[in-house]
Amino acid sequence: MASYLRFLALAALAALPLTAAAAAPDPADTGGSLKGDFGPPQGEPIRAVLTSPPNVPPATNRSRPAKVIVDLEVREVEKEISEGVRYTFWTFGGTVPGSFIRVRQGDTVEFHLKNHPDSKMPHNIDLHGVTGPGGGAASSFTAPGHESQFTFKALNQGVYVYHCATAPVGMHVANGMYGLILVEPPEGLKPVDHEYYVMQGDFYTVGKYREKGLQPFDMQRAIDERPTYVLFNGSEGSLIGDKALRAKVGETVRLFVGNGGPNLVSSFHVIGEIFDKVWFEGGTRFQENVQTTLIPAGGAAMAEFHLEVPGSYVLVDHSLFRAFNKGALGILKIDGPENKAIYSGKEVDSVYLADKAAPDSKAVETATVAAAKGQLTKAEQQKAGEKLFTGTCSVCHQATGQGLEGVFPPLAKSDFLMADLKRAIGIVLNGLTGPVTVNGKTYNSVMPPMSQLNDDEVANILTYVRNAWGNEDATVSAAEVAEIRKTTKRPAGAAH
Ligand code: HEC
Ligand SMILES: [Cu+2]
Repeated sequence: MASYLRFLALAALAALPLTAAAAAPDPADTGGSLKGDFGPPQGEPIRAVLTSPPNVPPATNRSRPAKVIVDLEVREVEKEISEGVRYTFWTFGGTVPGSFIRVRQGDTVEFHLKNHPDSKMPHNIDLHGVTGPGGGAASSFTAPGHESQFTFKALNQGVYVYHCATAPVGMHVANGMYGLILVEPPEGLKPVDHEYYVMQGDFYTVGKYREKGLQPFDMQRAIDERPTYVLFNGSEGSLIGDKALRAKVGETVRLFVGNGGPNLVSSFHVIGEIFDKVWFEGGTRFQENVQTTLIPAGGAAMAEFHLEVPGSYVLVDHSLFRAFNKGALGILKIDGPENKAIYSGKEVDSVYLADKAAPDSKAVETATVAAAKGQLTKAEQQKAGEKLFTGTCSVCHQATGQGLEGVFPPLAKSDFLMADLKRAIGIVLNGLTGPVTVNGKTYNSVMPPMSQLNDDEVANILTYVRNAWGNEDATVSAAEVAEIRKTTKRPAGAAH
């Protein structure tokens, strides 16, 4: 049967006019690895400029193939993954993602991989832009304190992921061992005003999201594909506040966006912008007018867009619990004059930025450190509480706790809140439904449990709320919260 079908297909092909069989080459066909500037390297060898995220090396600006030397060092470093949370990352060049590498199609790349003497593990590198077994992995296994070297010719243009491929491979990648290499087309890329490097990854810690202290890697969570964090550039704060990406109205931005995985596929989106062009999957074709682009684990994309309206644009993985509950959120801050013809609205950072819009970005960490030393002051609790309140409670109870007539009861001067601390703790942990009377007015609505908050956070929020806007009381301790957590029943569906 199958061979009969094949016979029919061949017969159909044979029936086509000759001109169709010898079709002219598609002018848009770049030829893959078959066509390029593949002559011998010319001139003196060039040392590749490597950059840390979110920076991208300058264009090669070359019209002929060269020998390019890349020196990349693996380092195992302990760094912040979230405010007050530390993690031991394994890195290419000291950062997550690793150093950005930029070469030109046809270049001969002499790759030197060093593994720092302080490393505990052997590592290697698999570059998706390499043609050859393992993408270099087989030639680059490097013990701590050693160096290995291999050479490849960059045959295919595009944006490629590189990663460690030492067993257990998933673990090396989960610890941050990935980055991007750009192989420019022979004619280079069109100049733009800003190029930025953003790479997503999923992380697996023993402690829950934002549980403070040094957090070890959790192999079972990784196998189960249940990340604690999903992040851009290796930490929750990497693209927030004074580390936000910057540009101006009238400029064009080019983003190189990678996804290291190891597990999740990214639905990459910039809130409030539309990608004018996306070179999806890091390839040669572009799609236009794109809202969200899918970036597979071990894949990349290049996106360009022109900026018309100033404000804070939020980079997210549009699998939204990853953005708002696991950290996959960054900011592109655009300065410049308003353009009311295009957008008339006001800018309200807190809608999407939550606690990241609050002024004192280190308040929560400061309180955590002080609490660990047993030196937590009321002022520190209030500051941390204010930040958490802004991100968690203010959307309903409003910025100054005044509530919203008939919908959200006030916390400012609330007789109900101040009458019973244990009840207030219980409301934050377990939510509240049914009629309540606050300052003589009855509300009958639903407050969901704030079960994503840990004991310290609830204590700090309530210390803030019970001492703000005309309220006055003593501090609330994490131990008091722990007691209520232990002795009251969490509703079904609350996280912990
Ligand atoms: C999604 C909206 C929403 C969020 C977020 C929210 N609340 Fe509420 N809250 C409500 C509603 C609605 C009620 C009244 C519930 C009812 O009618 O039974 C309420 C009631 C309360 C009460 C008791 C009534 C009062 O005014 O004293 C307290 C205390 C309270 N919330 C504190 C908080 C704190 C602290 C946070 C942040 C950790 C928070 N809420 C977050 C909606 C919210
Ligand atoms: Cu490794």
